[in-house]
Amino acid sequence: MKERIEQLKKEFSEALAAAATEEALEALRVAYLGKKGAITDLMKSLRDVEDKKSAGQWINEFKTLAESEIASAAAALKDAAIKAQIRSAKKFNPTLIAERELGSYHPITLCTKDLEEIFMGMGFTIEDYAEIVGDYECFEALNIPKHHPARDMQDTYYLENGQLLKTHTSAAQNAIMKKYGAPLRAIFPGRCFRNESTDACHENTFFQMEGMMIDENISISNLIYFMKTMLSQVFKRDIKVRLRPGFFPFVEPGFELDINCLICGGEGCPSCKNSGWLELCPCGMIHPNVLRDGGIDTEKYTGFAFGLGLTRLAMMRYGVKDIRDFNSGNLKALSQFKSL
Ligand code: FA5
Repeated sequence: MKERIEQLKKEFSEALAAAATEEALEALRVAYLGKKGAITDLMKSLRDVEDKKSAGQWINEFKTLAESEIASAAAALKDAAIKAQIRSAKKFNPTLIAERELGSYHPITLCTKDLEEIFMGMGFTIEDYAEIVGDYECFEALNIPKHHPARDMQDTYYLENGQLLKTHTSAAQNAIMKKYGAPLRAIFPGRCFRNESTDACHENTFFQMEGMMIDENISISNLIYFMKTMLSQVFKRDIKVRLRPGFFPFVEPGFELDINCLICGGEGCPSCKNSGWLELCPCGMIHPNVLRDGGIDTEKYTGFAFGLGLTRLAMMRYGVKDIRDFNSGNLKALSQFKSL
């Protein structure tokens, strides 16, 4: 029995070395380990052998060896096939546009681009600002000293070095005033972060677009004119808005500009927390303390600022009921939107 097994092992090794394809390997497996294979035959012939214990052990060792060598050879073949595929793959050719599926702008990007166009047409520059800022930019330069209750409305994520993820685009106001001085017209879109629970109209990561206009004789009439122009151009239809008093330490007077919910037509739904209105664009006349901190001469200049909720605007513009869909990464859903 021992010689027979040794002879079969030798034949198996030669056949394994010659098996260069997956098919050949499978045929080898069937020939040795299959129902009618050589090793199965050896098992069957055990009944005629005297020293069944030793013979059984030899056959089992052979079987284990055959199984593991076939498995390693199969893995090596697969690996070689993948490498060959990679080597022979077509090189990426950016000129073959027809072969690629084109990407699309995220709906928030579409809104941002349209708003940038609208404001550029009215003489505003577009500014970019950091997402990680200091306590000074985010709060203190905005007339929100340490321990001011207004900070409770905007809890955020802090870094170990004391910096934080900005809670609002207003965090860029001070730097932009210092950069350009007055007169000034600028918008600055950006991503904001708040440590708060999410629902159909609240996200912990969302976009705002800040706007500032500082010049001689700027008044609330200018603010209302720019807000109306922006909204009618971005929605390209008449929409109902309401202006009501709002408190923000960095503006005086301050307003809340709400939009009649376009999801339910004002009836009340989860997207507007059943109120029929959605807070969209708080605004107001920049507080003299904030202007002074930004190096602006408050004897000569006044200005307005607004903080448009860009993600909420995209919800209303495209009829998206749940704000969380924008961060879902669902390409099928997000790629269906176009500029209005
Ligand atoms: C502010 O962030 C002020 N910085 C806005 C401002 C700027 C006021 C300039 C005056 C002058 P508020 O926290 O209300 O305010 O946020 C502004 C807008 O951002 C809201 O009206 C809303 O549209 C949007 N927003 C706020 N929090 C969230 C959130 N968690 N998820 C989605 N959108 C939000």
